[in-house]
Amino acid sequence: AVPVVGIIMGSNSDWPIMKHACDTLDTLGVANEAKVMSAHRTPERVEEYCKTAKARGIKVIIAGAGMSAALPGVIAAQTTLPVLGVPMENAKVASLDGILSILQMPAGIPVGALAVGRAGAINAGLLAGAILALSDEAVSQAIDKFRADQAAAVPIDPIDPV
Ligand code: RP5
Repeated sequence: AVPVVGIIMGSNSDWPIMKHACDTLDTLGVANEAKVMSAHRTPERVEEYCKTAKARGIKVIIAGAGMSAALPGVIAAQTTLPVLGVPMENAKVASLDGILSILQMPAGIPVGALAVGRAGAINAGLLAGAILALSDEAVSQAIDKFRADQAAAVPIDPIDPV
C-alpha cells in the first residue's frame, strides 16, 4: 500500500522509540514508512522528503528528534502537511531542550507537540490515525476497536506485582 503517514527520525538511535509510532499505525491498518534524516546531518535529505511527500500521497508526518530537536520544525517549515513532533528521551539526551524545541514553534509554522518518548510516539500514531479517520471509515473503526480493546485490558481489581 502507498504510505500515508511518514515517520521521520533524526537518528537511527531514535528508532527503538519511534518504532512504537510505526507499530501503532500498523495496528490501525494505516500504511506508513519510516525514514532516518536529520535537520543538521542530512539537511538535503530532509528538504527532498518535504518537497515530494504530499505528491507521493503522504497525509501526516510524525517527526521524532532529540537534543536540539529542530527536525519537526524544519519539516513543518517546508510542507503544509500536518506535522506531529515527538521529543526523544534517551541516556545521552537532555530532554528538556528537545521538548522546548518542539513546543516553542513561532506562530505561523505549527508542530503538534506530543509527550516525550514512548508515550508520545504511540500517541502520535493514534493522532495521525484520528486525522486520517476524518475521511477514512476503516481507520475510524480501527480506532474504535483500539479503544475498546484497551478498555477491556484494564483490570477492575488491582493485580499484585510479581
Ligand atoms: C538528534 O540527536 C537525534 O534525533 C537523536 O535523538 C540525537 C542523538 O543522535 P545520535 O548521536 O544518537 O545519532 O539529532
